Amino acid sequence: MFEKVLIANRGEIALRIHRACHEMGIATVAVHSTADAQAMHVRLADESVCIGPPAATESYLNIPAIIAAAEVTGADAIHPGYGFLAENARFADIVEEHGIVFIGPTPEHIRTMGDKIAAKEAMKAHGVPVVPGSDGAVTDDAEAARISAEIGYPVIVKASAGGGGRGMKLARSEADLSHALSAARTEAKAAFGDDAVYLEKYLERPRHIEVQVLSDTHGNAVHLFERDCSLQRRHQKILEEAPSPVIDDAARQDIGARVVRAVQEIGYRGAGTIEFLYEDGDFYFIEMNTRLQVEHPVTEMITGIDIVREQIRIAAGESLPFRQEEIRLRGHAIECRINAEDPLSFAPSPGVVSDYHPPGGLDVRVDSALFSGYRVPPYYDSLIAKLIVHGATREDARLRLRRALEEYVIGGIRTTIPLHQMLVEEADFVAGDYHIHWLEQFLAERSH
Ligand code: MV4
Repeated sequence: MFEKVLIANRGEIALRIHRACHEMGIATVAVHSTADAQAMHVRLADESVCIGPPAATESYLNIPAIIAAAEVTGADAIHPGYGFLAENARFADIVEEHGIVFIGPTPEHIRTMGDKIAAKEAMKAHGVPVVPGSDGAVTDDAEAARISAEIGYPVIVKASAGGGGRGMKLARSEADLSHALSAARTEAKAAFGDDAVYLEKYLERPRHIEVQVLSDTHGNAVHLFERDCSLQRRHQKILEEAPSPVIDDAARQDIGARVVRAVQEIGYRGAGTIEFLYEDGDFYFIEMNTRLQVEHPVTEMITGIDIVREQIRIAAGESLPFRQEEIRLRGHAIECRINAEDPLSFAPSPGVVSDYHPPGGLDVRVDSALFSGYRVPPYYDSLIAKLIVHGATREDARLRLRRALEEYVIGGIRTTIPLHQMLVEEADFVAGDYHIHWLEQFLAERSH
């Protein structure tokens, strides 16, 4: 096992990784920008290294500074967390070239899944259902029109180098198609330096459901059931839950088994998330994320499995300590993302946290790097805390969430807590009856 892990991240996820390391007897190295010198992730770590000025491009994305920090502190491995360098295949390559273990998948798998066309081809080839569309890139408008007529309008044009909603264009009919194609190509070229685009049938009101997997380097793979992440705004998830309120056990076992077989067959290593759109009883693969995800705690709460600990064990060459049959889905978990933002306009609200009182009690978890007197800097993602609750049933979890939100005090800045307090009382949320556009419709209705 590693003796020392460098955590190439900040905020709540840096603390989350530090906690897993310390429970395993592993020392930690924090890296930080000058803006984060007083941050909790720096205070808790065994050692820390300043890697640059506030701008992420010069600190948390500064590969030479991070490698130098690992070398001077003698770290055996680097955990990238999420965001920043987590899905940068070149970073994973460089880490390994320096004889340091990258706690994550191989650079090849990161690269394949970063290419959305290649990811879809790989999943389809191994028995995972995908959204009907062009098999591969579309280069010719006439061919695109032929494929679109076959799968039926509306269709969506997506950038192969995109993902997470960047570079998508909708075509409601053949009249929109050539414009959607050229706009998507131009945007993709400008944003990613790659104008490859592909076509998919556009699903009108799907849910976003994702399956968590863990795979070791000895051919063992398991799934940890699904998360429902449909409540989002502008491709930012706001609230996630596990299991999905609309998936029954037969569907869960079926999609889980397909996903496990696929990751085994492609030789995937580490933690991964297979994202699906789900509509009218069917799953359609869209993307695979090759990192730890923000919402991983809901899966931990329903399985009792420490996903970060397993990532570290896998990277150290150990075997998964459980088989699929030993993993039980217990109860229900819900996570609220608490952002330093206005709860209605979502305008950032950085500043000093004057009072801080997190909720507690049975089955309440808070993942946060906040403390009283902390100044939320304006330079980074606005996520400041995740409130996660567990209950025997979805309704028990919802009532516990309502109680925990009521206790939570974050003074001095605006946060999205009031938004979550509205959400937990909404009839559609209570019923579990929502889709990927539900939250934006809800917000639009409340703003006039
Ligand atoms: C889609 C879609 C409808 N049909 N693909 C947006 C993020 C990216 N991961 C994929 N996205 C979508 N792909 C087809 N064929 C609708 C979306 C989409 C979406 C997906 C998941 C969560 C939130 C979303 C919000 C808007 C659009």
